[in-house]
Amino acid sequence: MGRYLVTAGLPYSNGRLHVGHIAGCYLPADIWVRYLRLRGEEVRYVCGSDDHGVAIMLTATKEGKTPAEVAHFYNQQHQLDFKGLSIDFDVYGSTSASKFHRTASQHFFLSMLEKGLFEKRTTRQFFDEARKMFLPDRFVKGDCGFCGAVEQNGDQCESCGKLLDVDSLKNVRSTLGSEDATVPGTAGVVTVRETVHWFLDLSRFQPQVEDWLQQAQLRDSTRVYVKSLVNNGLVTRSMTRDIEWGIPLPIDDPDAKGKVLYVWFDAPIGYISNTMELMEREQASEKAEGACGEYEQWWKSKDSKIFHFIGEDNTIFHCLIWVAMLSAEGTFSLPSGVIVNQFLNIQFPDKDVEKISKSRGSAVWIGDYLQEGGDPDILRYYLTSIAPEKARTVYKPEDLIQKNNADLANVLGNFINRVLSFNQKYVGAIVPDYDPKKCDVVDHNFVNELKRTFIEATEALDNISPKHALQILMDFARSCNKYIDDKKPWSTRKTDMELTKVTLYHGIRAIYFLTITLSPFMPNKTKLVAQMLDIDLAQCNWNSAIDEFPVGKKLGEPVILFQKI
Ligand code: B3M
Ligand code: ZN
Repeated sequence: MGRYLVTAGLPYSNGRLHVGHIAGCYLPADIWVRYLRLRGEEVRYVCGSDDHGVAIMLTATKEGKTPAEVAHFYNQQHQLDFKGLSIDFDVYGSTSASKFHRTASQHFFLSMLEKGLFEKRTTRQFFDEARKMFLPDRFVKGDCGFCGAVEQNGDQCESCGKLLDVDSLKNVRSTLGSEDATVPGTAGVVTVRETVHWFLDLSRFQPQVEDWLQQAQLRDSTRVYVKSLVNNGLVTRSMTRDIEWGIPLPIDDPDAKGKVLYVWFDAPIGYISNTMELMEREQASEKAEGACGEYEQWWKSKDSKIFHFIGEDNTIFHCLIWVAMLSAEGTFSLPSGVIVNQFLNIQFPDKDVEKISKSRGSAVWIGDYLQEGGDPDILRYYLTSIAPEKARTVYKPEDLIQKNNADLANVLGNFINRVLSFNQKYVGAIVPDYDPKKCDVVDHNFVNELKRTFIEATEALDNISPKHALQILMDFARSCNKYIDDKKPWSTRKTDMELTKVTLYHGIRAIYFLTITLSPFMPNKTKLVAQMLDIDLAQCNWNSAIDEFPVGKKLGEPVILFQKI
């Protein structure tokens, strides 16, 4: 038995969740966690909100709230969304409200400081005179000093590709707007001021990152991408920021006044502090018996594997900076794998494919989906079937309906319902006691296909491709319908009830198989099927999916599983 700590990227508590977030990491990680648990592994699924950073501060200013209030609001909102989709974390923490997070983050900073890994440097940065704050690159716009392209973002020119900085960006203005300028007459005015920051030279960790890249479980595209970054050489990055909202620098230095840790420095440490919170809770509850107890056993032990599930835009932070940070601190394990999904785009009827965007309103929000009575398992099914595992894919609202009707209602639901109702009607509420000598080649082939499906689906999940595993299982569900069509129980029952029982038995065995293997994907619908089979899914394990189903066993009442939309 192995021990797995699985995390999903900590969402910024600064806005609602949409289908792209769910497909990006929370759902695939949830499916994988459920699979590992079925295999009997010891697993913890850790998440929580990422509360720091400039963006949340700006939202708070705009809404007349404190950043902590905004963070708390969305933290709660997100938890409701996750719950509504049966994404079940063992802990959902918060980087601003946690009682462990500040100390843990400051510990990392101090540990690097003591090792002499930081370089204190004076830099020049854009300063918003109206708000009296330094501006991160993405909040300034201006003209490229190299090629003259106008309206470029503060970090890079989209036209010539050159990196931009305080010297090369011209005619600079703040994109924050000026409606809440605190100093009259300064709206939009951006100047350049000097400020001191603590820089971490990531290139010192090049060997560790390269080593890690060799061993870590990564998708091919991730490995190629990260390798190319490493080959280009790692850069020096400032790990501190000039804002008030965040983790204060734990040092007695006049230059550290008013500065906090860079949000991407403290955010991944949230995985650790949330684990600490979980362990404390488990120790306090009865679960402590048999539980692992200390967070060290998850983060510092050789027999624990850590897997981070993230969206593509977080790759650098997890595969380079986080690995470098962990190497610098030195006492925590490096992740065994980082599982990256690409972006999910969206396409509304008669519109072009577009990026999911809050500002353009092109999104399907989880809160809306659930409020309108959307079924969690249907969305889980659809999002897994189009999962952007290798490349970006497109969410289409009418495609969800089509897949529900074609795959779930017509294939899966139809198979389960036709077999169980037929059995109920002609055999009764029990698994038919059939005569194995009556099995023909079609029955044997069917059982073989079930076993082959099991091996292939297991392999796909071990490779962390829920999408591929689901395809394999649904292909088998299609074969199940074909099996029933070939065996024609509705006609054999008139001539040979013993033959009919063979067919129904194998049908029910396949339903049992699908119930267990599909349960990570559709935990609610499979629970319903388990009731129809009168089994307790919590008592089942992955390998038992290929077991024979006991003849003579009592069955429950068949109910319709999927309605067409
Ligand atoms: N909050 C970024 C995001 O939501 C970020 C992830 C943190 S993971 C440690 O895209
Ligand atoms: Zn340019």
